[in-house]
Amino acid sequence: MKNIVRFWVASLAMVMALTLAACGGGGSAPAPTAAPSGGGAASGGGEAAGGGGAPISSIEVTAKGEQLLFNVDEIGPFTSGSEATITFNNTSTINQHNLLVIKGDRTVTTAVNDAGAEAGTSAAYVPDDPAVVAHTSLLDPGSMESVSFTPEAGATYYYICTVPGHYVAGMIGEITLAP
Ligand SMILES: [Cu+2]
Repeated sequence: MKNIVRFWVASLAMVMALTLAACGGGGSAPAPTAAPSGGGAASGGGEAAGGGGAPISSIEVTAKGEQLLFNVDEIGPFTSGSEATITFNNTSTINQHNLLVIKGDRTVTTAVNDAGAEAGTSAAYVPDDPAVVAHTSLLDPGSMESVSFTPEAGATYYYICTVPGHYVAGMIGEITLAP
């Protein structure tokens, strides 16, 4: 009888272990591997803003309606050593926006955004910081402006809006460089 109970407990433990393993595998592994392959196929189709297509030298970015977002989260790929031009069209009918090109990671973009708020509206929320490699002025609704910069190979670039509250709401995108 003792042996039977022991066997039952061992079997139960084994079933629980298998169940946990199955849950862990089902919850994490298949979903992420499925998503990137689908996204890669879509962006490889030749979408200008997808970042996965042929190198570009210029692109237009807009506001996403009246949301505190850009219309795209990623632009490129630009070519290192060649001039890249971003035209920011503030298509909002109510919000002012700007666009700053930042050289650095997300720690840098956050620091620049904070410094931009301190710089204030008279400075168009653009801080005096070497990480800011290009920037528009503070654009009224319906106005647009182009900025250019020459990306350096191996560097990381983002574009952000530093109007207070906009960056934290998600007004940031990544600039990709061709390999
Ligand atoms: Cu903005």
